[in-house]
Amino acid sequence: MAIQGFSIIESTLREGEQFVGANFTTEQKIRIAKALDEFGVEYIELTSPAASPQSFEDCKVIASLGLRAKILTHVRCTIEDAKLALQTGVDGIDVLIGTSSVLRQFSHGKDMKTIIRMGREVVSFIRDHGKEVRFSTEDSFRSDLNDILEAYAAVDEVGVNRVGIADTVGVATPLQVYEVVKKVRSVVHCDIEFHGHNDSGCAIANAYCALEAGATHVDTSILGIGERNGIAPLGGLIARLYACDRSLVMKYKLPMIRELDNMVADMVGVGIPFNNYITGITAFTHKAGIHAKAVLNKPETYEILDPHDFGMTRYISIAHRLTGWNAIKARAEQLNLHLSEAAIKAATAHIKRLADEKPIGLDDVDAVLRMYFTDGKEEPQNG
Ligand code: HCA
Ligand code: CU
Repeated sequence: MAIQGFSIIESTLREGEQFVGANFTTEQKIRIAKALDEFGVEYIELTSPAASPQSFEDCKVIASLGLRAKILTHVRCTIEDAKLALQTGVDGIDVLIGTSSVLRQFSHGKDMKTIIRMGREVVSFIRDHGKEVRFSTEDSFRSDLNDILEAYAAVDEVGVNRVGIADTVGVATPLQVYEVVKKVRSVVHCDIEFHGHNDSGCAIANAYCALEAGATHVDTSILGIGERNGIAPLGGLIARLYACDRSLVMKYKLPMIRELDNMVADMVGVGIPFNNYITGITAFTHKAGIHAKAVLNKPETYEILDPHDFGMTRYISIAHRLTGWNAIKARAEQLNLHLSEAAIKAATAHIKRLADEKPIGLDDVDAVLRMYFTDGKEEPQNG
């Protein structure tokens, strides 16, 4: 299914603050919010003002920055929390209540009837104060589907702007997400948001499937930081959408992903994983001779993401036994060493033998090439 327009609800400053290494200062939050705004996300979600006095102040500060992105905060489904959120000047309020039987039994102890009554009250209260409001059921995928559909329909009736489906524990599969979003689509008129955790590696695929099924909003965080191993990473979701249709993400300032990833990695004290989407050190590195040859001729052969669109550069690794003569030839040309095809092939064979003996580097490759560079002189016979 073709994905229509959608909005990103960027939750580095809410879900991301639940990452074990995150203790953002107000200044850091402002930096993150401004950078996300410049990148172009439609919404920025902030930690509940009920969490701590500083959290309350930070909501006020960020809401008053005059950013283009809408500022949201995230609260429990109570009138007290909603009142507090209204005092902060945010544009919208995301309300959340647990609906799975484990959460109902071991967390808040309320039955579905009570949950629905509270949901309608809190949503109506926020609507009456002229703010955008979203109602979400925590742990949606371990909740009874009929229960959550009933709750969504009930808040839709009182004018909620958006209902949220949350895979709180990262248990859902893409097909399940697709089906649940479709079902929800058939019972509400309002927008639909998806929030998915990554415990079993499906966060990006699930967010993508939610959009395919008609969700209008998806939650992300920079590098995916959040509770446990987090949620769908902003960069990864962008990569997924770009690979499907790059026009979906051209509204964002893509070269900023690197800056966002670096900034947050730094602030929370982690490195960027080597295999990270877009910004991982190996994301645009090609190695095997067959790959290198094709990529040198036409990058699309082995690249679905054009590194230049993200301000990144491609790297062809040549100092190893899998190298091929096309890549070695490209290196010789870079060094301005004009070698015959026979010499390039001999040099490549030499490099492969060398790499079988010991790990080699680019310096070794260059030394071999220089050795074979005749410059009108005799070519060396063998390595
Ligand atoms: C949590 C809450 C939440 C909320 C998601 C949402 C989740 O358990 O910390 O508001 O849609 O994963 O359920 O992050
Ligand atoms: Cu979450």
